[in-house]
Amino acid sequence: MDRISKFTSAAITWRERIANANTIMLVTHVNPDGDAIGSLIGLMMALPQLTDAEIIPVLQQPIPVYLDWVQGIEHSVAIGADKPWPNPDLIIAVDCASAERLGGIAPQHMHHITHTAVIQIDHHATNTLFAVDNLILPDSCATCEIVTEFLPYLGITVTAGIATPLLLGIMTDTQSFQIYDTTAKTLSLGASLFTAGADHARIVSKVFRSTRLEALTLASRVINDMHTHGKVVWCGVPLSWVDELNATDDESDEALLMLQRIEGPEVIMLIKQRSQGVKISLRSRAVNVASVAKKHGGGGHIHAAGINFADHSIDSAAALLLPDLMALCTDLSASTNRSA
Ligand SMILES: [Mn+2]
Repeated sequence: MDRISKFTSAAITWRERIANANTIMLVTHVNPDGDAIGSLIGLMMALPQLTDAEIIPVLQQPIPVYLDWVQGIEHSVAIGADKPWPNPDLIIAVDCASAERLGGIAPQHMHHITHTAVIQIDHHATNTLFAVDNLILPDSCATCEIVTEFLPYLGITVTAGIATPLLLGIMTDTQSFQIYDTTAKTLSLGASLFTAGADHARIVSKVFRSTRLEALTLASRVINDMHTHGKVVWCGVPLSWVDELNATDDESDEALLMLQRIEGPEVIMLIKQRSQGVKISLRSRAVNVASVAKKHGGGGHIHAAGINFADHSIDSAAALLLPDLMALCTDLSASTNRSA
C-alpha cells in the first residue's frame, strides 16, 4: 500500500474509533524521549478538534528535565499500582515498537491493554503490529513526522500548541536534521510546523542549549579514556565517575553525542556501568550495528542500537563485542574497495 492509501485508510478507522470513544488513553514507550513525548502531547492537543471525550495522557514519571517545559505535559499521569485502571474505551499508542515497551503503566494493569482497542502510529521497523490498526512508516525519521503528515487526513488544523511538540520530536529524533535518513519531506514537514507557529527558539534553548556543566565534565573524562581499534572507538562510563562528578546516568549520553562528532570512526560504542551489569549503546555511520546488537540479545535501528548485559563488566563486554564490530568495518572497507 502506498503512503497516501495508508493515511487515507488509517484516517477512516481513527475517525470512527475516536468518535465512538468516551475515554481515550494516550500511551508511549518507557523512558520517553522527545519523539515519544512530542507525538503524545501533539495528539493530546489535537484530539479535542475531533471529540469531547476525556483524554488521558499517560507518561512514565518524572518527565526528563529537558522535556518538562512542553505545554500540556503537566496533565500527564502514570497509572501506578495504587491507582485504579481508568477504563479507556480506546488506547492510542505512539512511537512504541511493542506492547511490552509501553511506559507509565504498572505491571499489574498491563493485562487491561489486551482487552482494550488499541490503534497506533510508529516509525520503528521492528514494530510488532500489536494494535487493531497499525499506521507504521519505518522510512520516517520520527513518529512526529508521521503525525504531522497524518493530522490533515483526520481533518485537524495544526495550531501552535500542536506544532511545538511535533517539531520537538522531529528535531530530537533527527538530531536537528543531521541523521542520514532525513529527507526533503522531513524538512518540508518541519517547515509547515514553523508556519503553524511552533516555538523553535524554546526547543533549541531547552533541549540543545541547556546541558549542565557536570554532564560535559563527565563526557570529557569519558572521552579522555577512549580506546581505538581500527574504525571502532569505545568508551566506558564507570558508575563511580557519574557519582564523583555529580552527574546523572542520562547525562553520560552527552559523551555519545560528542563521540559522534569525531572525524574518522565508523562505529562508536559507549558502555555504561549499571548497578547490575552494563548498558551498551552503539552508533554507526554506514554499517548495520543492529545486526551485532541482535546477535547479543539487544535491538534497535541500523545506525543506533543497544544491548543490556546483566552479568558483564565494562571490559568483558568490550572484549565480547569488539571482534563483531571490527568485522562490520572490515566488510565495509572491502565493499568500498570493490566499488572503487
Ligand atoms: Mn521515535
